[in-house]
Amino acid sequence: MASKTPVVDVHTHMYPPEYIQILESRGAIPIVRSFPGTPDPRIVLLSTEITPLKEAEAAAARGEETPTSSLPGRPLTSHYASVEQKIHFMDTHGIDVSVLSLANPWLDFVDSDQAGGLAASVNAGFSAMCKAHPGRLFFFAALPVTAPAPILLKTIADVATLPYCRGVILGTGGLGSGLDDPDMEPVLAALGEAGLTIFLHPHYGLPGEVWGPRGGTTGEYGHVLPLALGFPMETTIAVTRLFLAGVFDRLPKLRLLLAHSGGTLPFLAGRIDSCVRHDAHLWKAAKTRRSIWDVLHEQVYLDAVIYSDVGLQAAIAASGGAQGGGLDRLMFGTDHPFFPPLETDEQGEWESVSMNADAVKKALGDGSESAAAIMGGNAVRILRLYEEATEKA
Ligand code: 5CU
Ligand code: ZN
Repeated sequence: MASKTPVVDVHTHMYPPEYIQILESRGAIPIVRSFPGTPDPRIVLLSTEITPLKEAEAAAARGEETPTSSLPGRPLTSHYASVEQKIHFMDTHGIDVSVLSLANPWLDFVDSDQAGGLAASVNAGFSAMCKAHPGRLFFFAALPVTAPAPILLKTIADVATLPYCRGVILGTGGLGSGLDDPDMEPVLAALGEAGLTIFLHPHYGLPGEVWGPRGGTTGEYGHVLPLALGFPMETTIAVTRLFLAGVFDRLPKLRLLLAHSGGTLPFLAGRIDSCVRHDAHLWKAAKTRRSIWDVLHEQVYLDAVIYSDVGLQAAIAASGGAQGGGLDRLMFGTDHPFFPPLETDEQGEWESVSMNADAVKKALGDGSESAAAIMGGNAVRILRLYEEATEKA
């Protein structure tokens, strides 16, 4: 009997316990704080959460309780740090394999002299989780982006030998000045040469002013503007900057997996292409370079974390040209442990997961070969999940 294609979640995060301890010891965002009258501490990650954080801290100092709905960040439940909880979540949703990654803001804020050691310990923690659940867990390693270059490059060489590591997770900040920073190029080159896929994920969004007085730090519009719009634009801008800098042409082995189906890149690639062709400064160079479409077809993969068949169809079309060849470049994800259900048991099914799974079914047909590819077959092939996880020399 033919074996069923596994369901693989390529976008699923954790904060290992040693990382949580660091957040607990901090005085600024990213931070973990407990408040009176609430069972779970809060994990506060985004700069837009500063006002509710200050208000809740001031209330606590006065001995007052803040209503749960006004607390900053999100409750730090077991979903964030427990591997048993991850496995339970996978079992509940029919997910056979997860490719774990540290959640944002990764090691971006860590002091330079501590970053290398923390990266080694976080990556060892992920390795141990994978080893305890062979065949079910793999991971994207965390990089010490604030460490001196030799330490960062040594980390890349080290993680490439870790048996369950299949790539790295990276924010759009790079070493602090973005991914198109010339100092970032040797890092990207090393990742490409090592065959490590970069899972590119947003964190910083757009400057707070764009959200207006009601959408910024007041909390009136919750997290909707920074998460639904800021995150995708951040990814779009980071990849477009890399493209304009010519990095994809210089580093043909570079492979990026873009979070949230590439932000708005599938929708805007045509406009980017047109702007390049009509820019007096760029068009001559553009003639000898591959286009943004070539990059999408050859060096970029997209996750399927887009929550609707409409966006998913655009992502598939943008990834593979007119023949729909992009079906082989999309990979299912959940974004667990973010977006838990607000009104049902967190140990049950999550609507944020079924929205993504349903989008695949609606776009491609329930039980179709192409749906199975996006739900897991592509990840198995692209991330070499069939390779036995043995210690490499
Ligand atoms: O809800 C959020 O803030 C987030 C986040 O920080 N990171 C992520 O991947 N998804 C949602
Ligand atoms: Zn995510």
